Order: sequence, then structure tokens, then C-alpha cells
Amino acid sequence: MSSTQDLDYPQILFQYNNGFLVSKIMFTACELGVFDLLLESEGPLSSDAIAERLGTSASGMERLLDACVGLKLLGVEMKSEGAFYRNTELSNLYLTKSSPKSQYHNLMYYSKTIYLCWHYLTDAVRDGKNQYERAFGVSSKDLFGALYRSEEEMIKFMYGLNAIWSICGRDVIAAFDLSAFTVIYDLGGDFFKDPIPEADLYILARILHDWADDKCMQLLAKIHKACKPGGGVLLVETLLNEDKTGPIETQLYSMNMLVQAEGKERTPTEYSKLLTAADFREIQVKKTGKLYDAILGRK
Ligand code: ASE
Repeated sequence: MSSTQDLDYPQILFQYNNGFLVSKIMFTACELGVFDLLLESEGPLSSDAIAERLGTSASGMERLLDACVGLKLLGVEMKSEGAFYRNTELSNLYLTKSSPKSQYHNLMYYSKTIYLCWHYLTDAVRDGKNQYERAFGVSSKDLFGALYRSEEEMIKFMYGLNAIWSICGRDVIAAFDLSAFTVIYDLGGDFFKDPIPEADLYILARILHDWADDKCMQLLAKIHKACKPGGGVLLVETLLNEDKTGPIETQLYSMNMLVQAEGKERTPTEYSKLLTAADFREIQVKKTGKLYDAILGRK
């Protein structure tokens, strides 16, 4: 019997139980600048040196660094003077601020905003709505007002959400041959209020997942009206399996849409129905094998 199925020692349950402790260790090391310091330093550094440079307690830093080693976010070597820490390839690539593939802003958005909303997950399931009122004291009635509740929060949100495209952007854009589309409009801002300009292709990247079906159909109908004949719409979303048994990341994101937005993650069939309802045709779905997939519909 595999260890994850051993009912006398429920390893998988311990793992799930500790999931948010792991997240918080990674967020904290990032926030304190551990990975940035180790990128810039000439060689491996001692815990005391890192603590001093980052202005933290020596005791707290030593435990944080050792936990990062346990998580394989740092490497360690034992010298006669003690332990010396260095970044792994993974942390150099993704956890330093200056890397082109940096996920720093995404992690900070998780740590500072998403984490607080998830504190009220039970309430979100009970109410069936997002938790901005409980978490931040702002009205949940206006999703734009809640997501962009201050200039600072809006910037955190934009930077946070942007980080993933350095990893998934290329695959999403390469999923279809878009060379026939001349004028391409990447939808953002308050597209329910603002007029939508005429274009050949509208990109809706992580837009529909924020909204309930009625709002999605309203928006798609508005886009269909503005769209040039022969034009189309490209949806960029993470897709659930048709039977909704996975993937687990998409299921987690769908729970996040419950606590943070008004929508949910959907299956290819669900997106196709929304597009069809707005009169888009020739709907094609392309899975990329990464987090975000692409769906193309034509006018
Ligand atoms: C949105 C996307 C996100 C609205 C709120 C959001 C993301 C986080 N919060 O359109 C990015 C996707 N990540 C998750 C965890 O859902």
C-alpha cells in the first residue's frame, strides 16, 4: 500500500493540513528579501550574516532558512564555521525580484490579499459570495471597486496577476494562428460601462472567470456587436475537466473566485455555451498543458 493511502498514518492529511504553513514560509522568505540577498551575494552566507543584512532576529532567520532548505527553496553546506545557505536554481529563477520570470509579485498578492480572503472561506461557502466586506470592510457589491479598492491595491493586483505570463504567455498566444487578425484588443478596465472599440480579435484573459454566466453573456454580446465580421474572441482561462474532477490547481482557483470574485472556473463545454449564446461560432479549444488554455470563437 502506498504511504499516501495508509489509514494508520495519514500522510496526505498531514500534508494538506500543513499546506498553508508551507505557503507562508515561502512568502515570508520572499518578502524579507532572502532570495534577492543570496542572488546578489558573492557566495553562500551564514544565517547570522543574512539576519544582520535583512534586519531580522538571528533565531527567527535560522529557522526560516532551515525550513526553506527542507522545502528545497535553499541549499546548505556545512563548513567548520557552521551552515552556509545559497539559492537553488528554482529560487534564482522564480523567487528573486529581478529575474525575468520572477513570481515575486504573484506571491506577495497571495500573501497580502488572497490569504486574508481565504480566512473567510467557510463564510464564502455559506454565503455563496466573495468576502471583501469581512476581510477588508469594502462593499462586495462592486467587484471592480473591491479588487481595486486603493491605488496601491490595484497596482499589487496588476503586478501579481501579470507575473504568470512570463511562464504561460507564450503557449497561450501560440495555441492558435492569430496572424489573420490585424487589430487586436486586450480587454481590461470596466468593460461593462465603457464602449468597446472595433477590432478583429478581442483577447479576454482571465476575464470571464470573474463573472457569473449572465454577466459573461452580457459582455460577450457587447463584444460580438463591436467585432468586425470574420473577427473573433480569444478566451484565456484555466480549464476544468469536463467531469470537474480536476485539475486540482483549477479547482483551487475556482474556490478563489468564490472568495475573491463573482465567477468560477469552467469546463470547455461551459465556455463554448457562453460563446454560442452570444452568437460566436467555430469554437475551438486548445489545451496548452500548462496552467492557462485558449478558446477561440469566430463572428
Ligand atoms: C482575477 C484573477 C485572480 C481576479 C482575482 C484574482 C487571480 C488571483 N485573484 O481575475 C489569479 C488566479 N489565481 C487564483 C488563485 O485564482
